[in-house]
Amino acid sequence: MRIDIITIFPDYFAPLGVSLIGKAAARGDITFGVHDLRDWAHDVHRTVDDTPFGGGPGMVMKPEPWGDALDAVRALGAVPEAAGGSGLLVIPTPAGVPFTQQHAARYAAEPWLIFACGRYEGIDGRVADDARSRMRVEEVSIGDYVLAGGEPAVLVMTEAICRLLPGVLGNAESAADDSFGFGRLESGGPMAGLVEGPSYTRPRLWRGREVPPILLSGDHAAIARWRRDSALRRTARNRPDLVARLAAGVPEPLDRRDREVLSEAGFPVDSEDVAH
Ligand code: 6GU
Repeated sequence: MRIDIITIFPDYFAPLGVSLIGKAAARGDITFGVHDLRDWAHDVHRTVDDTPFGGGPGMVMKPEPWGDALDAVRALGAVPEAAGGSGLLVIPTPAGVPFTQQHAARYAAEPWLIFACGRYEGIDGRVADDARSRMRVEEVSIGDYVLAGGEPAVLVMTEAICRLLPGVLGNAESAADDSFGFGRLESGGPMAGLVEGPSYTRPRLWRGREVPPILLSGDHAAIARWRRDSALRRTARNRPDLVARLAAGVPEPLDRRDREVLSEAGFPVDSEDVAH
């Protein structure tokens, strides 16, 4: 996979050389191109922003440097047309569609991603419209809060995407068991639609606290059920929005025990809504 990033802060992406992503890049599983938007500025001061038409606070990123930068990066022809065609342009913005694990899985299957990091009050609106006439464009947000720029959002998304690439994660199964259970392209898995419960390791007794004994039982079916119960309880406590989806049978119908656990956690689930 190739990932190009256009930014006015190339140094922000030093962490891509570290940890899981750094190792994947060293192996050649991912190739990063980090480009300084100011290389495509049109004046001696390398100006990339200007005041907004119509008034208002802040600055807007000028269209000309962005148009030229995107043309140049697209022309790198990083991925031949035959191997997946033109790249997918991802524009991080708090006004975008919420980025989820499904996005991470879908992006991980793309051969070429281009991230356009905006700053200030965003990029002149014509840039995305113009890009859309040549390539696929998606605007995404990483949450309901405002960052000063798209750079940290791109680090977050890159990590979520790269750990799903074949060979990047040490244990391929750990992605399927993750919170949300959407680690693989096919949704589902034991934790589909849930957040995970807590995990435990040695020692068995620590500060007077025992590890839940069932985890030492060797009974794999009972352990799987216990883990699902524990995930349902934590989901009920921390993510009532997800419980509402689960109760509607999304992404998978609940079983009798699921409904019992949710009901004990204060979320009575109407059994009429559930497939048998
Ligand atoms: Cl993707 N960009 C910015 N600037 N702020 C954000 C965001 C993105 N997602 C949440 N807040």
